[in-house]
Amino acid sequence: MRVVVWLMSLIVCALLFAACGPGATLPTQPATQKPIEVRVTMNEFKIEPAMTNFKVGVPYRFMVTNKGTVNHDFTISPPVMQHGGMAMSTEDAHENALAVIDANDMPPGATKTVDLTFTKSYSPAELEAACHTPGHYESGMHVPLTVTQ
Ligand SMILES: [Cu+2]
Repeated sequence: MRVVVWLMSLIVCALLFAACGPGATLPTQPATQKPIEVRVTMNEFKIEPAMTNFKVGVPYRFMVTNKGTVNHDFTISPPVMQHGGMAMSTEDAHENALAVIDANDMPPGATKTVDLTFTKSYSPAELEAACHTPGHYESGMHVPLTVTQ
């Protein structure tokens, strides 16, 4: 009888080990996923992200450095709509943005971070990283971004 109990517990232990051992697949937990760092440099008048293709549901941390000589702002937003040649205002652009770092926070030499997880896909025509400080966008401070499933 004692041997049977011992054998039973041995089998239970073996099963538990199999379930929790290195071969077991653990559920993925996107909520606790470490964000992927994306470095972005800005100057007069360029914005250069280290990558421009992103995935839905993956957390990204944009580390934006102002390597220029004047303040810049950073947005991830739909492209500016032109109204008779007039670009969207800084305020409008920021209101429509998925992520914003204000120009006041980005003096020359500053590095600021902003976290963003895309919740849907975007074609390059639908999304861009840009600076909306007056005159900068028109001078070339925007770059198309792609987000896929
Ligand atoms: Cu700028």
